[in-house]
Amino acid sequence: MAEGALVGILMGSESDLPVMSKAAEVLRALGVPYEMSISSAHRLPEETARYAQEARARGLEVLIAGAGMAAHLAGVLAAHTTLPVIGVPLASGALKGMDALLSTVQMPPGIPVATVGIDGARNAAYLACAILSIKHPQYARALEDFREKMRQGLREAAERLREGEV
Ligand code: RP5
Repeated sequence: MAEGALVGILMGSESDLPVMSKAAEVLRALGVPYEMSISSAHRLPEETARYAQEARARGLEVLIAGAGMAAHLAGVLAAHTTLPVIGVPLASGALKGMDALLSTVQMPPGIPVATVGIDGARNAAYLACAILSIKHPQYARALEDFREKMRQGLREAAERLREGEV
């Protein structure tokens, strides 16, 4: 694993990488150490269970799981760990992510998955950082800095619009 990783990003297939790499980009920008891998709840069930079972002992504090179609990756991880699991339903197949959204968000009571929107990999990373900030104050500062930059960017965009530059 990446040395000192606090967040584990898992996805069901290599085809999920273009979306899930956005979670990695956000974590890098916030200075959060992470690791990224591929595992599938249905194609690699034993490896997936083992990843979740060993995650806490390996030092991971939050898991992010992205999967498409009848997506059960996040739920299976949550079944095998008491770490917080954030699910990212991915748009793919005939139902374009609605199937993944409902499979991920509608967990039966007792085994929750914190679900972000379809293809919401960036928000999954921000939420992971917020969870980490409870124990690690530097990540609260990183989130505050990011939000200030976002606010500033919006003010500048509004200014350009007022000045007739766009
Ligand atoms: C899911 O099925 C994966 O998460 C992916 O989103 C979807 C399609 O997988 P591939 O057929 O592209 O490998 O398990």
